[in-house]
Amino acid sequence: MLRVGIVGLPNAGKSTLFNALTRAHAQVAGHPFTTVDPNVGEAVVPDQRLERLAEVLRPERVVPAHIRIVDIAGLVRGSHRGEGLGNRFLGHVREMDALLLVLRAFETEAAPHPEGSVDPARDLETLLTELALADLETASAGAGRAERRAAGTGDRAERERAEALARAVAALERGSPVRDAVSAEDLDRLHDQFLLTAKPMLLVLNIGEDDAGRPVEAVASYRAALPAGAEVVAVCAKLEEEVEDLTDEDAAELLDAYGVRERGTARIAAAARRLLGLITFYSIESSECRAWLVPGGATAVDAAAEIHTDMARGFIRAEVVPADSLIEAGSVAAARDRGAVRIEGRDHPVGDGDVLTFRFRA
Ligand SMILES: Nc1nc2c(ncn2[C@@H]2O[C@H](COP(=O)(O)OP(=O)(O)OP(=O)(O)O)[C@@H](O)[C@H]2O)c(=O)[nH]1
Ligand SMILES: [Mg+2]
Repeated sequence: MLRVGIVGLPNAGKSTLFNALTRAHAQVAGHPFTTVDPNVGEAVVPDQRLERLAEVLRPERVVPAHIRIVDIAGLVRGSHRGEGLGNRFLGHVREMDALLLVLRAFETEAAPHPEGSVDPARDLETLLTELALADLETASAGAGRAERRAAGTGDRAERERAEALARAVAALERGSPVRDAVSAEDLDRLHDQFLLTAKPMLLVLNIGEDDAGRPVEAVASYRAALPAGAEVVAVCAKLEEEVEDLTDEDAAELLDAYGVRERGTARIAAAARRLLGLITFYSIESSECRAWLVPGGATAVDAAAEIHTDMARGFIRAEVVPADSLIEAGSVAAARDRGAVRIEGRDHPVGDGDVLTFRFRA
């Protein structure tokens, strides 16, 4: 399962957003450092194609794809020196596939901003600096070890790794996130270091209720102050959280009152999918219709492994039909009659929206 860590300053609304995404009811309060121990939950990835598939196939259970979310204590300027709660909680997001950086863009008397004013670009700078300093410590230690190993073994891969680490250290010393500074090959070589600034990052502007209906305008107003090319989504975390506890009807009414046309949580899930280049495939087994996320370029056997390692190990073949063809045909049997179901081998590249049925030796 994909794992995403939430990082941000205290009182940025990280736990509020976590609750909106996971319905987990983590503690939220107006004083800084409300969160100490990490909150862990799972967010549903909204999927209209899955809903349409379910309408046609009428399975007993419909299971959307999930993303694991981890929400940690707030970082402040100087966390690497132990300010605030320090940066020791960063360990909980080291092994995440991506980071969600929550930047406060709402004003409220009820929750003081740790820096005394609302300024998302400044806060982003603070976060990136603290993440880079944490990485610098990891990478410097790793570089020393790798250099000794490369010198000792004379192995070419070890040498390349040591050099990649040295380049990462140089980038971090300049204050640059590793992901922006090194090549894709270097990122692969650095993978086992779990560097925070090597991860894809999604910036979430947490906007006030007054702006909730104008997320595009909100992003535009900060765009120039944020790094070019950064993936940015604006949501009102508080409103999104409130809506989660309402009936569908009340939720629709409240969102309408604020002029919100598309749920912020859905826009975050979509942005994360884009950022990570993920595709969705579906399984229809034993009366269950289920959505799964895999990286673009995944093969049929990769998809099988996502469901169960046994399926990948005993892989024989996959029956593949695009969800849209299946929806149009009305049933698997009808899709088969139309010749829309193909038999594919283990190396077949999975397409976004493919429905896959695996044949495997148990
Ligand atoms: N008005 C408004 N208040 C918000 C919004 N998001 C969060 N808040 C408030 O800001 C305060 C802090 O929210 P939390 O979600 O606890 O913030 P956090 O980032 O998890 O804070 P720490 O755990 O202390 O690091 C709470 O009083 C929230 O109700 C928002 O979109 N609008
Ligand atoms: Mg919190």
